[in-house]
Amino acid sequence: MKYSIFFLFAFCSLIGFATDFRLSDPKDIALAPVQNNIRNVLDLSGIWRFKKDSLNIGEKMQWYKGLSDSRAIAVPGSWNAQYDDMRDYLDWVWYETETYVPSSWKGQKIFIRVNDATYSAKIWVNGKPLGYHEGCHVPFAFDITKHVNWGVANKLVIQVENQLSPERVPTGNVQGGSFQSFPASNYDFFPYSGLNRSVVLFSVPSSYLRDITIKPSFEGSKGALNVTVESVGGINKGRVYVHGQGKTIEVPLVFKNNRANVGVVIPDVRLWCPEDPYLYDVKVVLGEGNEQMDIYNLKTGVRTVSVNEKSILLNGKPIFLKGFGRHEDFPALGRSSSNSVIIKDFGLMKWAGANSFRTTHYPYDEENYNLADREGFLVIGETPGVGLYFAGDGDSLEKRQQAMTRYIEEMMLRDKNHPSIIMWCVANEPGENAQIGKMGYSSDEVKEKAYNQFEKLFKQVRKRDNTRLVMYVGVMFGPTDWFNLTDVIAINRYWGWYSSPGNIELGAKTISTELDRLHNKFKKPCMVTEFGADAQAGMHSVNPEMFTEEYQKEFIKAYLDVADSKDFVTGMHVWNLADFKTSQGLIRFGSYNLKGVFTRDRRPKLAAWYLRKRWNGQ
Ligand code: BDP
Repeated sequence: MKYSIFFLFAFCSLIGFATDFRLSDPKDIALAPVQNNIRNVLDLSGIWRFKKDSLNIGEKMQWYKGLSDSRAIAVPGSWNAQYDDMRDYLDWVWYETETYVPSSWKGQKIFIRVNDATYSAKIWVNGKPLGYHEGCHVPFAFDITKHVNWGVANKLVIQVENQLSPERVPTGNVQGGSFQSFPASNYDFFPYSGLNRSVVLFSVPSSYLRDITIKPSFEGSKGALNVTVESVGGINKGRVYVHGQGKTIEVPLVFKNNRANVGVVIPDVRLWCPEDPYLYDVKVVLGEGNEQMDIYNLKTGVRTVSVNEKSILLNGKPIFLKGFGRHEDFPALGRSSSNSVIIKDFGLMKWAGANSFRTTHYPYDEENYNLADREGFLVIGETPGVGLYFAGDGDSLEKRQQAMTRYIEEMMLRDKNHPSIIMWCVANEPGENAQIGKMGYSSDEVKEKAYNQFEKLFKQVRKRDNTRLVMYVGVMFGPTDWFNLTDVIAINRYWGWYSSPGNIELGAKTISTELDRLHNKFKKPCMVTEFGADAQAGMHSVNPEMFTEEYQKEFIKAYLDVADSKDFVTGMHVWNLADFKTSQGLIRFGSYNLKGVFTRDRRPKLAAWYLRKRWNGQ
């Protein structure tokens, strides 16, 4: 009897614990935190306390009550980049900080939003378990209202780990995977870990706007914004104001079950495009007259995206995407966000004459999209689905599929209102198997299963958004049936580098033949989403030789010439804007991928000067 009571107690406390920790609700990230007359934001960036927990004993030892023997760490920041003894460490760590919550926030709902914890995180506020999240490069948020202590400091503790696993996305530690690297990421960039982006507190009124979705369209000179608003709190009236070109259009909102939808017509619309990225100011108000409960402002552009057999069409006209794949990567920052680096990289892309980039291989810090809207960049928004494959035992496949489903939801909730995003990229170089070289040899059963799983992800994206194109990026030797699912045939190709190394001429011939074949088969516009060669800055040769700046330049030139000769090629993205850190491996000298046309510290190589000349038409 004595024992059964003990076990019952132990069981209940376990259950109690499990229910206390809940998974974050994606809807809580739908609107970026803002400071206005009603809403508040408190950015917690700064130096936090930090402690390694290699034995994962912290929770048992109640470290969530406060860390002893901690060291300092910058948030945002990647722990691997800040401490040399932590470079390859991917297991558990703890972060802690303290903050007052301003008394003027009393009566509002208060949330914590973590903009990226790579890979999984658990949060405690004032020693109380709050919740958890899995997945990197997307934010998550929790309502902390009932845990806040007023008039004193509040303790925030976050446990994070970034273990590499075939069950996760991106995948890692994959047996027989394509990459033989240390750490064993199944992708070609360093697994920078931790709170890579800011952590903020924000407040909203008790009845508030939870989500706003704006879908633009136009016919002739008449523009339209279809605005869907979701609210919390049962208020049934509101208003949308669209301001642009010196005029304000006002439309009432009527909520039914906390949801309202209106069409706003804009006569003489000024369309958004790279040459004139005109943005309208949208203000959504919950409540009427003096009873304005909540207000949210955002900027949007009116533009359409479609395709014909040969081109991507922006506002009905063919457009050519010139640009780059990039990484959030910089010395000492690792993967942590920095507005300075964002501004610098946008400047360099403009300098080189680019009009486009893909968020390789994960959703970027939100400021990238705000700036792209404003500067007129055409963006391909990509999920963290890199190193993805559909073979393997059911359990790990199911877990990867769940992770992808969640990523798509979170990415689209966060990024849906940016006019700069013209395409969603479901995955980069997915495979039937984990090993690229063996992809063409999958059994019919594996092929079919892979196709079906992948198709579900495409359907999910299209169901949420019928205003943008959907694609994935195909790998060399990879399956081509999947292009049936896409609007644009996008391929990464390195003929003349990984295959027929040293022979640019043969590489160019191969890509040329392949593009023709793909276009003939699918009758869709084609894009080379990655092509490039490693170049060690300062290494030269008279005749182009691999790893020299001359070879990189000639390689890029040859591919661009091929693209120019085909009217169905709708875009060319050079891999990569800048050199970046990756895991150690035989083909990664100094553990860098050197395919940047700029060095990691953003100095131009020969190829950057070449692109500037070519893309600016000089
Ligand atoms: C492509 C990958 C990219 C790599 C690149 C390379 O999409 O992440 O960095 O190859 O090998 O296959 O440089």
